[in-house]
Amino acid sequence: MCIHFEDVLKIHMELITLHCNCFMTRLLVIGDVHGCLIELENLLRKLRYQIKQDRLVFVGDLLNKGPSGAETISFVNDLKDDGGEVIYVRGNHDEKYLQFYNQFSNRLLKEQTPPRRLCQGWLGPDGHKTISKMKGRDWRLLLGTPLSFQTGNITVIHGGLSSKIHCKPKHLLDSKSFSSKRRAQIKSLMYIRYLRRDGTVPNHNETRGLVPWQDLYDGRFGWVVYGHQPTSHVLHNGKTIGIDTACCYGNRLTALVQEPDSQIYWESVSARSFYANCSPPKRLKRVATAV
Ligand SMILES: [Mn+2]
Repeated sequence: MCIHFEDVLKIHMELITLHCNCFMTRLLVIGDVHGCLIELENLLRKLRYQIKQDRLVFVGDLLNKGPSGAETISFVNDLKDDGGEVIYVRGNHDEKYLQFYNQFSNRLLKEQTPPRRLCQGWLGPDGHKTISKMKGRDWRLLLGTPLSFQTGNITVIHGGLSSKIHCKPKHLLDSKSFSSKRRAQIKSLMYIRYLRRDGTVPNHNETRGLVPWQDLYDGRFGWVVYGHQPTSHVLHNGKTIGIDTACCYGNRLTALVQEPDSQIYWESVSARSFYANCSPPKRLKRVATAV
């Protein structure tokens, strides 16, 4: 067999390109956007986001509360179409839209928007406006969202982890193969804020004796980056990093950045306005006054 010098050179160049691409990849994890598209664009500009080089991960909740939910989903779809590596982890508000979709998919696939009152009852004040702008590809993007994402020593989820979940995070995506009890436990990844002291997930109205899930997390999935808890600043306890800095409540939109050399830091931009259609959670008011 005869190997030409040009072939060897070509293979060599491809390997160098591959190595450079791996070497250059940054991980950018973005907190709850909630329809704050202008702030998302500002944040990506501030980070000098490179669509062909950076890996972009959203902690979920692209929709609801802010002014441009449908436009944000469309923007993320455009990034994917333009060759960006984008992972969109499902949040509880995304799940709410998916439950609506499951109920009304016949009408939605024909791009017929269900009545205003119905949309707003399920989805909140901006539900009808958002639904009327959503196209088939936007629903497909939502339908494909995983419940977790893991890379290296970082795991991204929307809500929290119960200490009763023992399988590896990549298996958490495969929720169809689990029993309904197990599936409910896995879906709780989108909703958890507090746990009972024994690590189990409390009932909806239960409040006594609960502890933040972060206090019980033992580090078994590496660093956990999450959203879902709007606070005035990044919450960081050595094993978990909360990056929902309440953009739709007029605070900031935050990204966690992991550089190719594994160095981690966060970057944020100010919200242009107070957007949310409801008053901020008590917790946010408390943290905001404490700072
Ligand atoms: Mn949220």
